[in-house]
Amino acid sequence: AVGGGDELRHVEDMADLPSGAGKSSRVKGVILGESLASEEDDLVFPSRDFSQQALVSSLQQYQEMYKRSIDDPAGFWSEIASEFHWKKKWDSEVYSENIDVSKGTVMIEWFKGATTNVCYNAVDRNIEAGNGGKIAMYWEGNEPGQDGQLTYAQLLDKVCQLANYLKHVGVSKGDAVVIYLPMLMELPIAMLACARIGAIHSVVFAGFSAESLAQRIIDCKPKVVITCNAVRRGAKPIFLKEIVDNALVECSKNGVSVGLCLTYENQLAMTRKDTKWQDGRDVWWQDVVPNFPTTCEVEWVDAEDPLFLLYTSGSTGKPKGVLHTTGGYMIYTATTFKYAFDYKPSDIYWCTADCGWITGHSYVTYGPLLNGATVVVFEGAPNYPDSGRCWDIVDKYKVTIFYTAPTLIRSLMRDGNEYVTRYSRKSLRILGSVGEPINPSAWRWFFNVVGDSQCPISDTWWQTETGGFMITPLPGAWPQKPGSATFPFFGVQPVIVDEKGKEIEGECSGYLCIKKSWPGAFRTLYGDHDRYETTYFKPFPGYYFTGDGCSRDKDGYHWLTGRVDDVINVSGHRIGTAEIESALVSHPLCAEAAVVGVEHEVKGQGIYAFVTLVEGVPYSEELRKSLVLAVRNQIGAFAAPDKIHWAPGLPKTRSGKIMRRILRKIASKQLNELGDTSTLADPSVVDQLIALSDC
Ligand code: 6R9
Repeated sequence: AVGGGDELRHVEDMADLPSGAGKSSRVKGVILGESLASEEDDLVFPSRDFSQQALVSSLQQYQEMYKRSIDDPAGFWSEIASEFHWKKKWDSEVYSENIDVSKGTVMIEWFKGATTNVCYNAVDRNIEAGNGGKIAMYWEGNEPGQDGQLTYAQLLDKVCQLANYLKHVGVSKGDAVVIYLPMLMELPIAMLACARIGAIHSVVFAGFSAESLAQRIIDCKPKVVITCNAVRRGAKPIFLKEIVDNALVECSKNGVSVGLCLTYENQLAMTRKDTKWQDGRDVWWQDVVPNFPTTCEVEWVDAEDPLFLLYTSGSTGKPKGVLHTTGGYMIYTATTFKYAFDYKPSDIYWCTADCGWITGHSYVTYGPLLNGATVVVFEGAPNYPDSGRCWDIVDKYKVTIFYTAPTLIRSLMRDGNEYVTRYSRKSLRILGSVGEPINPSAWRWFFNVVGDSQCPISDTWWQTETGGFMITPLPGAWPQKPGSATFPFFGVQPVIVDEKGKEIEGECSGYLCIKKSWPGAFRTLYGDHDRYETTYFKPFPGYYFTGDGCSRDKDGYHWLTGRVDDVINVSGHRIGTAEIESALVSHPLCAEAAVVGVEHEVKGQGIYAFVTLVEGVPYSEELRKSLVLAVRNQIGAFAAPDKIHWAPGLPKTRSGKIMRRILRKIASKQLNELGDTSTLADPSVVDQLIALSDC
């Protein structure tokens, strides 16, 4: 049961899951001890002034646009697409799709036959429109006072130099490039440079360990890895180049060798002379890139050519390479950004996500730049040097739209209001939330304290796979309900189905699926179209299955209730329980492991691991630490278990399947809700586990 298994199995398991398809206790606020029987009736209206200036200013206007997007997707999306630059227009069909596995291979295509370039649309097009002098990016470093900025014209120069260099070293259309960088401006620059020449970028979050990085490099076999020597996270230096070195050793053991490691010298963190170097393979960015010309021909690619790969966690140990293509993704991220944040050219936009995750792809880099927006890129930690850092940055750059994750909101909330009220925050007009369900009390604190009760909150529900927002408020169009992502974006048809895959109407709860494709949908899992179909399209034939539970209230508002598969969401980061389990069992003294998510006050979910040791090995604090270290080394610090629970045995069915339902109850100390344990091969293991609860 460790580190493998087919993903359909988990759908069968779901019937077991009490928290899955029901109304979540988290949404109902139990996570922070709230009593919110009337949450559904709690409406928070946008002010009249706000609505009047909004792009979509009423529910009725939304409904008309939404209806059009569903009745005539081709017309709706091609009209929007016409505002972008296409070297050649699409074939007569705007889109074609089959998402019903029973009718054959799943395929989704948008704007097929058209040629375009995302980098051209995100950078050159804005310059041609006369905005070359507008700030594209403000950069704020780890230390207050370290900062930088680039206009659109300067951004283009930088992107072209790198693009030319990449071409010079032999990167061409369709080649993969792995980017392992912190939030320097060079990270979006590198993404755009790849897009410019038709190369496929795969950004790996710089918090992943050497092993995780190696796993991704082995899967996509890039020509080049782009990194930097080191970064400071708060007070602590992290030697990224060393992590890459170790990963590349691991890769060559697996027959994958990368010939070039382009290393940006991050002087603020570490000097060159202290960096380990492999001549012939390693090249300093600053030694080569600035020597290349600041103009670079665009590679016009088909709308369905890949733009990027981004690995995400699934139910099995092996991360999935989510593949997004060019045209549909471009139109979708641009449009969702514009409407969900009611974007105006005068806005200063800051999203705290790292480009290593999908949010950083769609809503730090592509969505905003495609709208010609000014983006704040922040390298540091939001609580360094203290918990007021975010509001210091908001005031410094006069940020108008601030987009972040519930985990950060909860942690800042815990630190007290003084850190917030010390700053003006007058510039703010819209707030956003993403990554996990936002509990109503965090929502209210965000609204009342951070936004001074003036700023609507866009609680955007979406996924790596969806490319962009799927269910989200349009901030001026309708009242919000704290904790609800509200209504679907244009072109998106969410449905709630029961265990049998039957659509349920009206007020209900069940599994969230999507009917029909939308332009930003991922097209495949890299190198594994079977897994794509099995994971997402087979569980409920005819639909895309999101892996999330959802309920819909009497007013049609959607309340996301969290994952219903073996994926947990820690601080907004998706981690497969199987990945953590396989890291644990790689420890020589660990015989078996089972991981479940438990409610965590700040992180949303914490990681709770049941560990069975090799026969005869005694429990010890030292061993506990080395198990946690095994996970840190194999995945990354963010995946380290919060709790190791010693387990003489695990509760299994007679067919050997671990009953996670029971483990979840033990982990969350709901011992009177264990349910039926009689189908276990050995029911006595449950008592043993309970006895060891506090060890
Ligand atoms: C964008 C992103 C996707 C999973 C998703 C869901 C959870 C994200 C949410 C939310 C409730 C929101 N999720 N946003 N749940 N409300 N506003 O986070 O992508 O890393 O792929 O995670 O995150 O469970 O299925 P990703």
